[in-house]
Amino acid sequence: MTSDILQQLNDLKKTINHHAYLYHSEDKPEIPDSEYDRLMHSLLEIETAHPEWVSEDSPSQRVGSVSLTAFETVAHEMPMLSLDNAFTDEDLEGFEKRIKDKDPREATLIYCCEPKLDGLAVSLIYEKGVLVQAATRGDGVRGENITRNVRTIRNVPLNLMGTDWPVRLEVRGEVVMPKSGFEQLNKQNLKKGLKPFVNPRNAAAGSLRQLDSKITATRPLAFYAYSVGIMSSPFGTSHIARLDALKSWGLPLSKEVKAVSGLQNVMTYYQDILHRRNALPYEIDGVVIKVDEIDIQNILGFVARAPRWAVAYKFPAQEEMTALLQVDFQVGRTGTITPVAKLEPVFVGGVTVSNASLHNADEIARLNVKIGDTVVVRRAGDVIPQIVSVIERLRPENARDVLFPSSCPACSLPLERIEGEAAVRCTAGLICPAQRKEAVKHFSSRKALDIDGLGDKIVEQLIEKELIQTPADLFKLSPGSMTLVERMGPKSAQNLYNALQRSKETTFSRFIYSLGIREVGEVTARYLAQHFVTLEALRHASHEQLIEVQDVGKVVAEHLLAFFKQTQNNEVIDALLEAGIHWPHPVTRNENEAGLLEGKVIVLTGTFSVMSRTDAKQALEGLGAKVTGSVSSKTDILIAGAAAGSKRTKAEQLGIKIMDEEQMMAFFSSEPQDT
Ligand code: D41
Repeated sequence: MTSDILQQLNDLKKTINHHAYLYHSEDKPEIPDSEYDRLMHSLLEIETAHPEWVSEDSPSQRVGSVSLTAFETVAHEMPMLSLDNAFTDEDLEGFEKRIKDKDPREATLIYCCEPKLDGLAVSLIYEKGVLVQAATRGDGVRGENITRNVRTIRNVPLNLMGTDWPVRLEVRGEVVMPKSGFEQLNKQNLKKGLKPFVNPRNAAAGSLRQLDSKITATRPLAFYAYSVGIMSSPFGTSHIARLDALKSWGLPLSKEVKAVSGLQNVMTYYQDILHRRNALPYEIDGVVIKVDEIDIQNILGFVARAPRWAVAYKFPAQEEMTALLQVDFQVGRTGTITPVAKLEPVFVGGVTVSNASLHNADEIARLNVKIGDTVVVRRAGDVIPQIVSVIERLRPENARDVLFPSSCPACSLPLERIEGEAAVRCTAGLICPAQRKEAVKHFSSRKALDIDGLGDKIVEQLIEKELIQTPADLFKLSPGSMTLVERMGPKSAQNLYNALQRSKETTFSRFIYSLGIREVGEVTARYLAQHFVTLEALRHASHEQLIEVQDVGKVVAEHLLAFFKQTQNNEVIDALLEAGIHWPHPVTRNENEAGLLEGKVIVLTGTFSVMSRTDAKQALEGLGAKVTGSVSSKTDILIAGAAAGSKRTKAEQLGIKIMDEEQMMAFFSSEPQDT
């Protein structure tokens, strides 16, 4: 028993040391951070229960990083503390409770909330306003002198602005590689045949650890201040006031830093940042919450190496490891065969994931993934989960190759790989039941005919039970025949029937989009509708005529021609018209005459009651207007709905013509208007 645990401890030490080396010295981690944290946690758990086993060479004795490089070490005059973690609102409540137990004076505390940037903590020392030293955090007590490298970071001031800074001032913050710069750097590296960096943090670490600062200078790094260390004269009575002072001296702060009152608002802040995470310019892995008042911070002090007044409220990990159980092949709407990884369910990015996209055969080859492998899965925001890497060291002996099928899994007809394309596709078109299902799903989707109550599961059954073959057949269904679908009672059948009748009244652009022509999205469909005005004109358009349309290039033109050449497609279109699908006749416009609002710059603001803002925008654009987001001297007309605010005020100040919704609606009637 004891020897088992000892064995486990020794195994853990070995594994952690291996990964610590890959991570810190090679900047090439093999396992996700979440897994590394768990290994470390297990080690600490055993060592806490058996302090007699803690050896000097245990990874737990070295929380900082190893250095293989020749940087000079520098001691931090004031240690750089670490942060305790919270993972749930309950953890956060525990954090506040511990604060109130120690200092019950304040009923409602002010917290400074910051995004937790995923980079490297550094210390900058300014003497008489001049940057004299920059060091990594290291183990918190000692770091590496990286002054020459940090001086190359464009947003780090070499001289402070103003005059009211302490003669000696230590600024602490995080060096990151913004996402856009990271992607560019990796693209360049790929072109040069170099291995890409796995993530922005490793790229930032690799860039800061260059012995030649000329290389660092070419890397897109950025610094954001988050606190102060030593200071020859104190300033500010709150954390936020100190950060504001740093900002006034020219130091960059994250735009998201915000002081809020009470824990409830902290939770709101967390949710807000979590939702906007992908839109931020840098990667973050949580938020940092700090008691704002410095006096209270001092009363609270710290335990071990972390302050009692701050906590890192972490987001769910975006990368986890799991097993690849099987690879399925799905047939898309246009016949593309997509390999889909079936995974041992794993909690990642806030949800349980059991499928991930493998894109195509090239991707399978690039990853060198086999069935049975342990893989790293990433789910970032609402993006489809991806397999980012394979942990080849953990490959079982019975791992099997992924075999790409040679015939369509849905209709058994042979697959084709088009020269120069990564995709393998089934060219059976609407003969293939899988493509039929996808075509009908697309047809009824929100941006197409928007058929309420026709969900994916119902479409699948309608096709499988051969109640329909094509979208046009939907309109031949009686409420009675619909009840043949599982769990479809007479009431839902009648509702679906009614929804189908309602959907017959549509717009030309929605109709074009609903046909599911390759690479014709809603925007292209709109341009096509505006350009050709009638279905007959579109159907008979030549290649030359098609490429005249905005957004339509040679490829899309070919897809359109191929689509309208197929008899089967024309039969479906005719059947749809026969079933009564129709759209309002366009206001006839002389081809040579510009639209009613040609060239006018219009801004929409406030809420509209008759039309949605999106529809209004579309309709105005149809009349030749350019609809923009903000009011400027270039704006011709502001259309203000109910509760219009600052944009209206600005337009008034600039003397811009203001109209209400009713006046806007008049543009869309056939009567000529005076603009
Ligand atoms: O954005 C960060 N990564 C961040 C890190 C931040 N916004 N604030 C931080 N605050 C601290 C204290 C409270 C100790 C001044 C931190 C860190 N520490 C930190 N970074 C690395 C270890 C600790």
